[in-house]
Amino acid sequence: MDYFLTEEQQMIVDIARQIADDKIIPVRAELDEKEEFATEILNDIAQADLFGLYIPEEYGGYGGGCFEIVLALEQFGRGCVAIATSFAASALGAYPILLSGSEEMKQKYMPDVASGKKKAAFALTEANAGSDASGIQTTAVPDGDEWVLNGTKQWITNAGEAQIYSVVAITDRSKGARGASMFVVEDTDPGFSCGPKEKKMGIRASATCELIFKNCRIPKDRLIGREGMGFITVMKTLDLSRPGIAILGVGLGQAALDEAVTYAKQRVQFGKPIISFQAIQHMLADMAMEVEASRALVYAAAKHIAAHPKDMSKASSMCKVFATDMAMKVTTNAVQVLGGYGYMREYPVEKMMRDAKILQIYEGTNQIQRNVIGQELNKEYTKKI
Ligand code: COS
Repeated sequence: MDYFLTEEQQMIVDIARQIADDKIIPVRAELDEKEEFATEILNDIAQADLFGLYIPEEYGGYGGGCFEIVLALEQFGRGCVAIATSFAASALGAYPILLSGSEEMKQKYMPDVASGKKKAAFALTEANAGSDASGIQTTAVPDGDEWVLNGTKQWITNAGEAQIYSVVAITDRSKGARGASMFVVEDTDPGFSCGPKEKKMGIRASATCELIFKNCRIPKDRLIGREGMGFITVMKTLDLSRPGIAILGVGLGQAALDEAVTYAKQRVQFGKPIISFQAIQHMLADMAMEVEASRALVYAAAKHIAAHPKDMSKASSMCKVFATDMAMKVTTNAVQVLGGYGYMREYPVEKMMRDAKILQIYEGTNQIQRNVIGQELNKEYTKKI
């Protein structure tokens, strides 16, 4: 369908599409097999000037917003969700600085993120704090002109590859969610290290490791925003980033649909291409409808978020749930259309189905997203009644 993109928006799509077709798709299976980080491809994305799509021009970016990054991520997601995740996670790590950081902090870090010279990462999750984000244990204690961080973060995307980490730590345990603060930790800071790479079901070309803080000392001015406002920054960051995960579902769903239709036109059983059977046609029709409905919702949510930064939560969670549940269903059905071939690593839909699963889990499980939508509805209707 035609979404009436502006010339500039169409240009973003075209550049990202070309990177997906020429650079990502030819190597995705090999990188997945070897569990190898796509350094070269991310450099190509940097060369194409796409890392700064959402960063204001005064910090070296393109000056776009949620919608522009969504357009690029759709194409990267169509190519490979692992590589797209590495790209998206840099934005996730940069958002806290953009949302709450001081002018000096933005000047210091954003130009390098915008150029792709440095990558960012976001560090919230811990072994005992996943959905219950305010239950983190990592601490930051002031000591002279420094903060001293102790604790361990888990499953951090871009760990070991990023140079800039936005880290959430407790600064006053007695204050609950209001006792968390955010900090920038650099990869060279003393007392900071990364654990070994995790072995994952899908998105295997992305880097996922622990972050370990052992008396990690950072300068006082690395506090992002005000002390005690860390949890609020986290929530706003996730509101802003979740449409990016939603659109990975759309890109992935589109890729699975493309594979399924192509196969169904070629595969002959009972003397006919299987696309001539109504059972297959109905599956493909449902897949196509679901991908298109998800795309329309994610585009609408991203535009809403860009226009209404104080009213992001419901739109963000709605599109994340809808499009990522769709991606799981559509990739599973693509494997079904390909049958035994679909289950083999030789065909791309096997990887697509494995990659789809994480979309329902990371950046807030789809159960948590439904909680957020429910709570927002409760608030809205309390105001109305
Ligand atoms: N924007 C701004 N502020 C928000 C907010 C949002 N979207 N959501 C919550 N807040 C504020 C609340 O208003 C509250 O502020 P006050 O202290 O002034 O009352 C504070 O944050 C705490 O909110 P709440 O009580 O709702 O927090 P909970 O501990 O109940 O947790 C959920 C809420 C479950 C929604 C949150 O923990 C969450 O999103 N979990 C999933 C985390 C996640 O996505 N992890 C993935 C890892 S990152 S890749």
